[in-house]
Amino acid sequence: MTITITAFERSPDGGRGLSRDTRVRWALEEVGQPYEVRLVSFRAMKEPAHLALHPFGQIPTYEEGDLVLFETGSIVFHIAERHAGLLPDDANARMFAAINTVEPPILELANARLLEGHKPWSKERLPLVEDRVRDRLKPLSARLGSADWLDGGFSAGDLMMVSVLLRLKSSGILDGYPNLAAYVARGEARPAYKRAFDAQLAVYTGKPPTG
Ligand code: GTB
Repeated sequence: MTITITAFERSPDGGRGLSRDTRVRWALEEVGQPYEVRLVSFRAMKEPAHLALHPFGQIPTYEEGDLVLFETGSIVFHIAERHAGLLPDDANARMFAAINTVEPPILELANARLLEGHKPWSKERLPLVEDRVRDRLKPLSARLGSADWLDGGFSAGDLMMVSVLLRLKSSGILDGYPNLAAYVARGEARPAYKRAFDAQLAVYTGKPPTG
């Protein structure tokens, strides 16, 4: 059955891979499932046809026959459940820590920088927000230790965690946690990630992905 996901027609990041369709593309690449992409404009995301798929009018969505999913956690979990290679045998998959515990302060930091940087109180608030991010990175770094991945072999939990941490790359905060910086680099070095990244970038460059 054909899998179709949605992605931004024009992502604000210009193809740096930060938009959340990248993690879905990555999961599909990891399990070797071909997929199609429907690009949607900001206006189309708020129109009834898209709202029928995603009540919050966002991307990505995932369609497979009668199945329609939104929220990257549920999409990646579905892919991992259906196809071998992304769920560890041990039931302690850590994907939900990435999206529920680690991602919120990272998003807050992005908002503080991008949307609130001009506010008179921004300089005072930013260190507080950065500390909230560090409050999550410190135990995560301790949990990872010298391991390559969080649950033995690479899993959906790592895919989500690396996707979430990628958002910190430009902030320099990861430099304080060398094992996390190396973890992110390991994720980015995976051939499936590279294919996913190239595919989302191709939307902006017009060049077909090479992988
Ligand atoms: N919790 C949902 C999920 O995980 O699926 C969140 C989905 C979401 O935030 N989607 C964003 C969206 O559709 C795109 S990815 N926004 C439009 C809207 O809400 O109207 C978030 C994103 C966008 C842009 C960048 N960037 O340019 O750096 C990074 C991340």
